[in-house]
Amino acid sequence: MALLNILHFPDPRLRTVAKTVDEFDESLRQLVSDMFETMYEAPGIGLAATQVDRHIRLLTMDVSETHNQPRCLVNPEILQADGDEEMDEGCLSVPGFYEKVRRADHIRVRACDQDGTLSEFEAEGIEAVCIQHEMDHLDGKLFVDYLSNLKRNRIRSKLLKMEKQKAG
Ligand code: K1U
Ligand code: ZN
Repeated sequence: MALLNILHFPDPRLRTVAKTVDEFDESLRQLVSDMFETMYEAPGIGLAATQVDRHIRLLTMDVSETHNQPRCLVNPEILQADGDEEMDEGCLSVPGFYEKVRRADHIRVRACDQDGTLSEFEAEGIEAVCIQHEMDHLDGKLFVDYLSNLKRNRIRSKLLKMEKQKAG
């Protein structure tokens, strides 16, 4: 098990479009295990492989209050999306900032698990929002892209300043 480094906005690597997973092998299972460890430690309710600089279509999540409902989605697809709701979103790649984003509140998803077993399921509320947020990461998109240019540029400047201060 290992904690992985999480990339921060505006790192250009966060803009990479992830590739389909075609091998369900031990290295994938190791990455899934490391991503869960990194997500729980952060703490976060989701993590996309893109955020840890691995550009494959894989995400981990656990939206339960008890942190005991881990879910891993490989090659996820949204088959249907209905309704919409506005929810405050955060992002481990945009630390310290929470903003309202409007997304579908009910989705039907098809995805494989880490062993390659394909299934379909429905999600709503925070689970649906989290899946859409993480799938955006796999397409190189961040929640700040839904904000005005002014807000996004303010966040970019503040994060760059913080990174500079950290570097000494
Ligand atoms: O993608 C990420 O960076 C993870 C992100 C997921 C997310 C949060 C909110 C709405 C949509 C997607 C986070 O987990 S940010 C941290 C967070 O929301 C949280 C952390 C601890 C407890 C509860 C929530
Ligand atoms: Zn995020």
